[in-house]
Amino acid sequence: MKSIVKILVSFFVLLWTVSVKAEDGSRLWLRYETVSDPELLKTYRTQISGWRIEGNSPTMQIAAKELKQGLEGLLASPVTSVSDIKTGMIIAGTPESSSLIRSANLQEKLKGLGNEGYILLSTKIQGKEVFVITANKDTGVLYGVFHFLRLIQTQKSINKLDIINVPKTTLRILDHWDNLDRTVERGYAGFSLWDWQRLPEYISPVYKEYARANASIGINGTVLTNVNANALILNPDYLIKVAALANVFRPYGIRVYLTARFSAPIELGKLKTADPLDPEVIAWWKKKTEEIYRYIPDFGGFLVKANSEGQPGPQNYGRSHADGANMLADAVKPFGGIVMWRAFVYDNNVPDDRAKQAYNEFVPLDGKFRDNVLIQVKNGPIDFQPREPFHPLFGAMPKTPLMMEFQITQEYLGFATHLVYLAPLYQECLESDTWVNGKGSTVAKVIDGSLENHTISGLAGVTNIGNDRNWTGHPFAQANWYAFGRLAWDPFLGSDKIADDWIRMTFSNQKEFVDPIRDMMLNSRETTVQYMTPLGLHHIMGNGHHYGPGPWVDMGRADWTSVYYHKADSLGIGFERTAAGSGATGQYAAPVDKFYSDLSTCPENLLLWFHHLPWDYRMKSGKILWDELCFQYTAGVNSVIRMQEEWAKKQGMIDEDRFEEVKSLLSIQAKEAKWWRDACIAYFQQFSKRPVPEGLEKPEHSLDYYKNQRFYYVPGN
Ligand code: GCV
Repeated sequence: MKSIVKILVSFFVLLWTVSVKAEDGSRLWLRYETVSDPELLKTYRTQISGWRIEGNSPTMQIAAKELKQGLEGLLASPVTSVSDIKTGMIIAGTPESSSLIRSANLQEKLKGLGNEGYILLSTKIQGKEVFVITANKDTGVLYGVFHFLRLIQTQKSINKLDIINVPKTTLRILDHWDNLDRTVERGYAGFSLWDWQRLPEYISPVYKEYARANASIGINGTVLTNVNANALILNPDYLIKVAALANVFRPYGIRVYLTARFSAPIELGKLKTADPLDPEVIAWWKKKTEEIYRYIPDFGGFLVKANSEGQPGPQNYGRSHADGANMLADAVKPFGGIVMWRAFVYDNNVPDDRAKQAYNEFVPLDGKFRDNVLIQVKNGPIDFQPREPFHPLFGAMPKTPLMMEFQITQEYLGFATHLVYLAPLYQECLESDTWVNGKGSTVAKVIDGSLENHTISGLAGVTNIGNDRNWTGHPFAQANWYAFGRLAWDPFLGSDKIADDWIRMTFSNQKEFVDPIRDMMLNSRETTVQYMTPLGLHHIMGNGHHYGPGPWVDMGRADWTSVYYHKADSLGIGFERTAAGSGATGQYAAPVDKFYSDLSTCPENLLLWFHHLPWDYRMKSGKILWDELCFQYTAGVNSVIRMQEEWAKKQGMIDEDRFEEVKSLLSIQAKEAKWWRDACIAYFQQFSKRPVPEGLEKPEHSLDYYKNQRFYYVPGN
């Protein structure tokens, strides 16, 4: 009888969840749906008797609101804020804000937490078993509250809590490539969130929601503007708007940064030059910076793209990147600000492999930057491709803090249409061993500062957020924002664990849903590599807008063509980057150079990145290269079809809205995966002059058909 009642209760809870509530994705991973397992729900209800936030700062008020909203939703009962200490109470505060916390004698534990770490602890206060959420600063308490709620959201035990969590990095930043007209460069989720026209008076509720979501994953900074910068943002009429945003973000522990257009002294200051060694220019930036800090006292600092893709920079005046960065660093230093100077530099007029140019430019400058400058380096040496080896700069500038730049927006991975979980891409890079200080000198240890003992460290993610109702366009693209935040906090976390948490919070805790969808997510990046750029191919997408395949692109700047990168001809395919070619492998530490250069050790998934090989080169599978290429492309398409089949089985397990949306997007993805495969095989076949292997589908159309396709108003361009 008891079990029949249990089944009925579960059935009605499920029915209510999937059919009554419409979901538009706007609640992200902070939905706080009632715990679906009735037994567990009962347990949580018995364990938690109430809560009390000790402190009244704006941050503590946010923590209180979150705890209330979270517990009420998750436990489906009013969990009240109470003043007397009862068993099962949650007590949150800092030693400064709370005598109760002080009485718990946590001084030793709190010592190593810094300003952002926190503790979740089951302990006794006034003789009662309680849950303590504590930190040195209020922001830490807020992070702790989100963690506590996450335990319940993901249906974990809250018995005998003893969790200490400290971020491994100091800067965890979202880079918005948002323009002042609200278009977003490489943005596929609508327009910019920042409503400049109506700021500073109108404060959209979305700003708070944005800050809350970021705080829940530990993001502590946001660069509001595009690296292809507009100097106008530095004018007082914009600064007042920036200040209004900073005021909203501050209690969530988020600082605001701006991109600095290097020629601003000319454009705004009417100076004749922007030479970083010119006294008038130095004085202009100093004054401008003082002005910014008057508006935004906790302004984080500047992000700069200089002498790259047409942006102005110190080299226009015969000065180095260090000269430019240091001039700005000196201006922000008195206020505790930093400069993030990008290493994404390459020039068509430099007669060297594009993959080598940033290293050549920056390594000689190691040790020449001020201590408040970080060099922001993209994960790979070209440009956010579906697969790249790690950037050779990681580990090569030991005296300079290097910051990771990942792309969350899917410029080269199917926009906001393809389901691609990016954490495995991030993790692959972070786990790569640079070998600079011997085995185990991973990229993660370079960027968290531990390898060379840097005190500032961090990760930046080029965000995928826009004003779409669900924030990111594709419901699963939310996972990439989420995963970036979690990895920025702890670059050693596994993508599987992150996916597991995200699915449970965003969709369902049902095992039959979680397990297969986690597997689907974990495979999705490899699938995309297979149908776009298998075996180390790269940069073969459509020209300019970067939509779809374009291996035939051969016009314009050489380093913006595809033929520059794949070098396919009748003899073979691939970019020879060993000592026999461009010598790019020589930029890595000797063991890595050897690993990539030697055909017997070079991973086949990077083969054509480092080697130019004949079409009949024998692969490990025993197939010749051409056949393997066709197999890889086909495997990618087939995997998308399997994703569709897997998703179809999930009907009824989640709300109809998001189910249908993902289903539709997967069908576009399947169509586009086939397009990639057919167009690339048709193109490369003219060089290989070999048949598509027996049993594999042939391209549906002629090469000309694919080459002649035109696309208008492609987003993000
Ligand atoms: C913001 C690539 C993108 C550009 C981007 C640039 C960069 O080239 O296509 O849109 O510009 O990277 O990272 O600066």
